[in-house]
Amino acid sequence: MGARLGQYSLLFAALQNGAKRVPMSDAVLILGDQLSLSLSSLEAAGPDAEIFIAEVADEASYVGHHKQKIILVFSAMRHFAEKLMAQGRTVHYLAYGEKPALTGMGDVLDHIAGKTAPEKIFVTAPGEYRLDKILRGWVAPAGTSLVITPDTRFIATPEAFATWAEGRKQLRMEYFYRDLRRQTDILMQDGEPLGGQWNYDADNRKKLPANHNVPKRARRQPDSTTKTVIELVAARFSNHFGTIENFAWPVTHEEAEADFQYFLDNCLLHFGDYQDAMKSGEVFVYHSLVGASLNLGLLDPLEVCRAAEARLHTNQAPINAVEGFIRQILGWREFIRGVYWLKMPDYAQTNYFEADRALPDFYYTGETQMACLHGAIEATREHAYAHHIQRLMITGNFALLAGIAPEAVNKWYLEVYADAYEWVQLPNTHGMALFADGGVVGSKPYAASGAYVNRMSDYCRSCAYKVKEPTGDTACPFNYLYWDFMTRHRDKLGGNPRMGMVYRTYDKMDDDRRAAIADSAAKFLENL
Ligand code: FAD
Ligand code: DLZ
Repeated sequence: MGARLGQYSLLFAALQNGAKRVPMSDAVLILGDQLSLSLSSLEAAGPDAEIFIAEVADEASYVGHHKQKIILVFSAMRHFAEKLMAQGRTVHYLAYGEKPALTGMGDVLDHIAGKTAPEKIFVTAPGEYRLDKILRGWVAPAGTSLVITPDTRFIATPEAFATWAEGRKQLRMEYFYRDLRRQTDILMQDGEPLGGQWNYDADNRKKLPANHNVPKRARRQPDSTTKTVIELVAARFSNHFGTIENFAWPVTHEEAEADFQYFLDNCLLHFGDYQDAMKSGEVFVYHSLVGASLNLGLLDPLEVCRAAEARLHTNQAPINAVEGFIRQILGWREFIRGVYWLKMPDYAQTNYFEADRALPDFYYTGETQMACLHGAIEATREHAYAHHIQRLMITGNFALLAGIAPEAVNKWYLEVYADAYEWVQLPNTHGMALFADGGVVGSKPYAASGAYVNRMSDYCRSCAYKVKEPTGDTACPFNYLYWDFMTRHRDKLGGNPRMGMVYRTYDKMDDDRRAAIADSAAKFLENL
């Protein structure tokens, strides 16, 4: 594979180095997370258009992506190029590090236009505002135009979301989700939600029983293409976060499909029950791991939802599991993307709590005495993965309570997960975890004390801190940070009806308890 791609790169290089200019029909630029045969740019350009795929320095390092994420994206891009070539398409694949070095997508467009002179270059709209700005700001030479086609790999369009959002005081995922259920007829019967309820979340909060065995995930051996990319990443991105050894992400549609079938056969059954559960040493629990494949375009979200729905109809999974899983994709994933495109670019600049603390080093080293944080960060380092509750209620909760600057937290989340792209990462981090948007994504902050972590995991048993102690040097920091956060931001949260109970509890505390909370929090944060 490497050699074949090399040949294609050389062909491209030859054209760039002043070889005779061959007038070309249209061209298509495919970005690294657009690895779908159904891509709108491919359809719009037609079967004769030449295809360009480029590994570029800017995309590989605009943040310090986890090594496994770069391996995943590059390897998946190379496999996708091979698939297109096998279908008879002409693909110009520019591999990272080969000459000529193209730094960014603007350079790639310059090269396509300058050396092969297509009338039109088609590209499907990028997932991130940053890249959208670069593409729209590109000045095409005379005779060439850039045609940006909509990304049709989602269930709702940004325009449909904007129409839905118009005039609403609050944007709530649940109502958008219900509309999409009606639109797609997923989990519906005669216009009503199947089973009589829209949402079975109340059933989905179980802790994993002590001796419960979670299904093992298959360990896929990297093929020669992935091995080549692993060597490249080890050599060129050695300073990036994360380990390489556990790389097992699917890099083709077929592999992603096989992993998803494994999930359907072995994990969906309990996805709902243990969706929020955490356990030391269990990285994946019953989660699907489909996020990375969906976001690259290796899997289609609607097909994934329909395949899960089929398991309900054949009695292979209960409704709380199937509805819970479908809600994540049909509901949360679509809602989050809608918020991103509706609110960007101002969204990223908001900072509701004016949080400004630096990100502690342990987010990168994992060196903390708090067992839950250590567990979530180690999983992240070793697998470029942590599941939703670890992201939200462990690393996210800590950043919220400690008042870490949103910009630093957003950067970390964009760097460390194999499925991270700004369109999905930002509203989740900035909005859901940090409430830095002041309530666009959620109606109240997802803040929690150690009691929550203890209820949903076994971390507290092996922790250096004591979850039952409210304050003091040995107390779980989440306990006093929680109350300290609530006091610091009473002006902003006190009037929120969903926070009434929290402040009533605080008001019942005596002065000594309140002083101890403030002291413990100040001491801890000073040493952070
Ligand atoms: P499962 O738990 O099996 O869920 C199935 C699928 O539902 C996911 O693959 C995903 O496509 C979708 N989904 C679930 N929750 C969400 C959500 N809140 N928003 C959007 N889609 C959702 N997801 C990303 O894809 N990329 C990110 O960069 C990302 N960053 C996050 C940062 C924070 C702070 C938080 C709280 C959540 C983030 N999420 C992100 C959402 C969610 O945590 C991941 O989608 C999920 O953990 C991926 O693992 P999985 O594929 O096993 O998902
Ligand atoms: C994430 C990523 C990486 C690591 N590298 C590339 C690349 O070299 N070439 C490319 O076309 N795309 C890459 N990507 C994906 C882009 O960053 C992605 O298309 C944008 O962030 C928009 O979602």
